[in-house]
Amino acid sequence: MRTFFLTNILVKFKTVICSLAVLAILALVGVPLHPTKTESKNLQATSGGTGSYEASDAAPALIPQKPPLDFDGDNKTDYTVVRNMSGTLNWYIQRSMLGFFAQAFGSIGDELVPGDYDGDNKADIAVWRAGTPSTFYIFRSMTSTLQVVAFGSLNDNPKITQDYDGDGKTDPAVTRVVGGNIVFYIQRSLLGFTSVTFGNSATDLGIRGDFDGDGKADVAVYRTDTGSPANTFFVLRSSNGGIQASTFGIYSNDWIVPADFDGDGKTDYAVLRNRVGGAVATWYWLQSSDGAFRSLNFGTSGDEPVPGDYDGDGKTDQAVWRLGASTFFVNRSMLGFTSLIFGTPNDFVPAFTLQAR
Ligand SMILES: [Ca+2]
Ligand SMILES: [Ca+2]
Ligand SMILES: [Ca+2]
Ligand SMILES: [Ca+2]
Repeated sequence: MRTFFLTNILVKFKTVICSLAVLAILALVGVPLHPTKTESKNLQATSGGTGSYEASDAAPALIPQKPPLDFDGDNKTDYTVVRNMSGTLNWYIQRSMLGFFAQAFGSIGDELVPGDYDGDNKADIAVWRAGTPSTFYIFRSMTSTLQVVAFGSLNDNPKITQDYDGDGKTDPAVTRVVGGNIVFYIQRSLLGFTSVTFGNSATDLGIRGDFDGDGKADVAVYRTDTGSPANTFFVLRSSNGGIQASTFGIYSNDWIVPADFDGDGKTDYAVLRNRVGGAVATWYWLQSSDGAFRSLNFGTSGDEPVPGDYDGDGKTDQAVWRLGASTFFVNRSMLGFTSLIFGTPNDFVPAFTLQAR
């Protein structure tokens, strides 16, 4: 049994509450609007209480998450950098099975949001362009055609775009600050539009992952060092609507890098500590399979975390991108250490920019 503290948590979620702005955007792109069903549920834990979480509370692992940035569909993360050339973004991908690939796609200022939007098991190159409305531009790998999805507004954040309904297709999603809260707006490929209010916009960051391992991404946030409780992961489990939380990491010195390091299909709480001082970068994670605390020195100060499943064994590998050397260093869980010089120092690296920070 793992124990976690639920001190002063104020989290609530609402489903199917469309803001006027989102309704307008959905109407614009012809997405059918749902009836004005409104369901609201408060999930406020007893202040100062201590809760317990049994592993058996969660549904058994069903469908493992796909590894990020797998453009050739062999279930291995591919090395990917994106270069600004006169305002145009050029994607350079060293694919694990099919070799090198280059594609011009997007403009400087776009957010990089690759994912498997068409469900062919290969990641699609994609960007999100802030505007009124904002727009996802997706280069569908199955047909090599452009898909345009107007979704979100100017100041939204699309980094939590992932597969929320578990059909194997990435769902366009954004977080938005609304009245001091964070609201997740999600255009699910199978189940349609939903919105979920979860987290405090002053202190929390939306994060990616499937923490209960049901094959559906969970709405989740990391509460930073000025929040209460500080330095805490909060997850709204898609499997049963319950909340799980764990105080883990030191935000002032950490990158927030949740991923499935033990390969049980559930995202593990994880951070990389190398932002302030010291030469060594240390990964810390809490294994979802047995609750064990793990740590590993890998990388140096200043390296950017680029975790992924580079050897395709189902376990996320610790990996860093070293800017000056333009080199990926990877601690592969099955095949051991490897490195690849790839890119130039000013490139963007999607495996890094997809992280909350
Ligand atoms: Ca691959
Ligand atoms: Ca989906
Ligand atoms: Ca889930
Ligand atoms: Ca795990």
